[in-house]
Amino acid sequence: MADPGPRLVGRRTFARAATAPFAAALVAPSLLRQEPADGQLLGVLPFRVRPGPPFDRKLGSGLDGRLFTDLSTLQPGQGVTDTERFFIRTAASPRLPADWSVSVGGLVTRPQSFNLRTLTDLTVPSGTHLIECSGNDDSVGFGMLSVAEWAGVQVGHLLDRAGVRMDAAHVLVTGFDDESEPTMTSIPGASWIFSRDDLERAKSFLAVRMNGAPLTPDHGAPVRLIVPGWYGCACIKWVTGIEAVPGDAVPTSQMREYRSRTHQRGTPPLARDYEAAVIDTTATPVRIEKWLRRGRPAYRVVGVMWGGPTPTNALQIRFAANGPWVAVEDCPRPTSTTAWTVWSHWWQPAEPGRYDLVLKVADPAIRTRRLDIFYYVRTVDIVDV
Ligand SMILES: Nc1nc2c(c(=O)[nH]1)N[C@H]1C(S)=C(S)[C@@H](COP(=O)(O)O)O[C@H]1N2
Ligand SMILES: [Mo]
Repeated sequence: MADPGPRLVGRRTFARAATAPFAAALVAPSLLRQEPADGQLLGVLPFRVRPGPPFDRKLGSGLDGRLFTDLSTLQPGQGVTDTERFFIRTAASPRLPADWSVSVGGLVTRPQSFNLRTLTDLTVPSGTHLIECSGNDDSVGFGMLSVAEWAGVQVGHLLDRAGVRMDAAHVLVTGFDDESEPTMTSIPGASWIFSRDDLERAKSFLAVRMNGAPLTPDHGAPVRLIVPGWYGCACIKWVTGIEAVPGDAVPTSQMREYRSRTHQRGTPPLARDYEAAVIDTTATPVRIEKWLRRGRPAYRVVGVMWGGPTPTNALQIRFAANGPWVAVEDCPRPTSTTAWTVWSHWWQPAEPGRYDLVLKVADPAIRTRRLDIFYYVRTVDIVDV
């Protein structure tokens, strides 16, 4: 693939957008909240990446089914992703059973099954939470990241009802496993072992509703786990069972598969040796807008910040390896970090050239493992200053 070179969004690139998503579509100026009165939006610059799969539509099916969310159209203040555009890491099996219940057992005094009726009766609004796949990366425009509004039942509540025993330090959550289905890209079956403390602290819940409607099959219907703040691999879909297990339980194959992507050190022998698979505070640009202001080109970087336990607005951006860090101009401090924050920054490059946009959090108390390794860097070619 030849380097397509820098270009503005025009008729040609617009037509290509269906197959080359990084030639991002033009954003209508009317959609932009902070449109400067003295400026005119000319278009959106593509990031410098190899063309990847198309966005916002479902590709493949079953365990190989995927959907990548187009982040380049995010607007300031935008809270959630429409369900049809919410990324899909593994699509539903056509063989999900019609009659569903979630068993709660293991080290409990009153093992029992919760049918959907009971789960629905116990359901309460559970907040706005994002999911990010730990394997999210720039080959899919970081499009394995979406936010929804959820409703469900606290896992702790179900464990209490089943009378979880004092010696059950850990909890195994298991999802539907369709072993009959061949797959090229996934290990079938998904389950994860959490410490009870972690599950409680994260206020994890079994979701039955998403964006005001019942879960869709591809997002885990009829019931899935959401562990706020953790990577998606822990958010088991099509949950069939919750089991209280002893502290010497061995890790599941899913935990082992996602070991390095959840920042584990080495190969922990027991589930309890795994570090919480949490997302650190991080950020990435989602588009570069080119404007005409006072007769000159001007650029605006729009991006998204998410992850971490501590709300912050100490985001800084750098455009060259030896350049200065500058505070991101418009970075609202979120009230909670379970969803995302859209930020923006006006940028006047001094000369044409290739720029690597790097972000950091100017607060040593905030852990940023992926920002530290330049995981979310995006590159853009500027021809016009
Ligand atoms: N049963 C089951 N649950 C699963 C998976 C799976 O393959 N099977 N994939 C996990 C992964 S890796 C991610 S990133 C999230 C994605 O959730 P989504 O497809 O609703 O976006 O689901 C998780 N839950
Ligand atoms: Mo994932």
